Amino acid sequence: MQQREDFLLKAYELGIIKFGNFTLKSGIESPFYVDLRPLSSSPQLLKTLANNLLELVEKSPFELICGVPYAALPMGTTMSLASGIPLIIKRKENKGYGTKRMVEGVYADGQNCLLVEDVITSGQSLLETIDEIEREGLKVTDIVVVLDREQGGIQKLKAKGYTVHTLFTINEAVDILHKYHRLNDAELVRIKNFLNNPPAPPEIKRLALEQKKIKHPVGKRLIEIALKKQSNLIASADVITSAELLKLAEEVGPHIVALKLHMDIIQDFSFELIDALKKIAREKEFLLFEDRKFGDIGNTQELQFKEGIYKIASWADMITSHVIAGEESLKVFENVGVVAIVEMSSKGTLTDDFYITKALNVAENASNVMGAVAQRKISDDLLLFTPGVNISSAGDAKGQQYNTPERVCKNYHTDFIIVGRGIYQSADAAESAKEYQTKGWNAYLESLG
Ligand code: S5P
Repeated sequence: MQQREDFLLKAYELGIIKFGNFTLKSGIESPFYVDLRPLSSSPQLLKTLANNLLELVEKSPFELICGVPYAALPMGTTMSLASGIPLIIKRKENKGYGTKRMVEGVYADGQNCLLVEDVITSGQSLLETIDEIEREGLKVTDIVVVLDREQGGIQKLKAKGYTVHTLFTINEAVDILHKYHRLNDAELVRIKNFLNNPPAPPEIKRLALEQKKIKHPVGKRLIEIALKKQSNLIASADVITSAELLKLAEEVGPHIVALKLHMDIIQDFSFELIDALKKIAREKEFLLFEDRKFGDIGNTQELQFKEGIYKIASWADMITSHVIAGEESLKVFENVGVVAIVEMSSKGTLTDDFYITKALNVAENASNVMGAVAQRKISDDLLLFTPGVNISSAGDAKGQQYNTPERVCKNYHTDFIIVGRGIYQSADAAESAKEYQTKGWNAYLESLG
């Protein structure tokens, strides 16, 4: 007991808990702020912490240790050194090429991995990490946490069958600091009040879509439609005749925010088709999204956008474009919402972390870019669109890789899911669009915690 208290007091001196007025990410005003990262600046304390955590899991059956990135990485490492139990490292970003392994180190299928987390709040980031680790074939039964903020995270994990070991709850930590006069009576009352009656996050913060600082009028319109229809679904209509396309648009129309098109695969293209599509889009309230994936110098892109058979500029609300030719090349897309291709869904894609960073830089600097296609949360200022979504398949034989709506919304914090074959190849397109709409929207709401 004394040893735990000593540890907490020394950690407090390092600045792991601060008292005052803090605005949390959720918008809630909190009387304290917790950040365990300064612990790495004291090797001695880190060792003490590792020993304390190992004691807590003495009887647990783990064969590997993994710290949730980044704050718990040094904790996991120190526990590994102290116990002789091997460490594995969970990547936060992936390399985007090759094997796309999310967990580094030597491990075998079915091995039990202990997860180490610094602070648990809602449990969301832990659940995301568990999901990644289990996808690698590893087993997770036990989790050890330094500080529980007592905001429901532990209950969420227990309900899913995991055993959670906690060194301190926030109530215990506050009591110890009060006992040793690091907190006065008035501060203690204020903090206990906050802990006993946690305020709800400000309503405006509830919907990330509303929060996004999207200035582009097409982006604003898309958000408006999403909130009204309670849908973050974009159907990808990769069919090859006008008749199929119009039938699909009618069927999925009520459930989608946009219909994504590859107009150059339509065998019998005509402007009657465009007029009919525009009519359905108006009636059923969705946008027309031409997935042209431009990727040339500005002058050529302008001709491809405005001229040729399709005259995309005359009818598309949104288009996709690669950003490989640089910022200037994007200026030619006028009166349309541009969605930049920043990361692709296919196996072996060249869009690694370096590419993504540079592509994002181009996209964020172009005022007509309203969003990006990617497989992960990349920017607060752009809407995120994620293709490669399918409930019943893991991929195709041509490199496509699929995730579920749950995974892309909760793990990758996607705003809009893009579903092609999952809908248009199903027996009942309307029914499956409805299913993707419900699954996508529920997962999106849950992703907001
Ligand atoms: O990285 C990407 C980007 C896009 S826009 N991966 C993709 O699959 N897409 C598009 O999304 C692709 O061109 C296709 O139209 C759709 C996915 O279709 P599905 O049938 O695999 O769901």
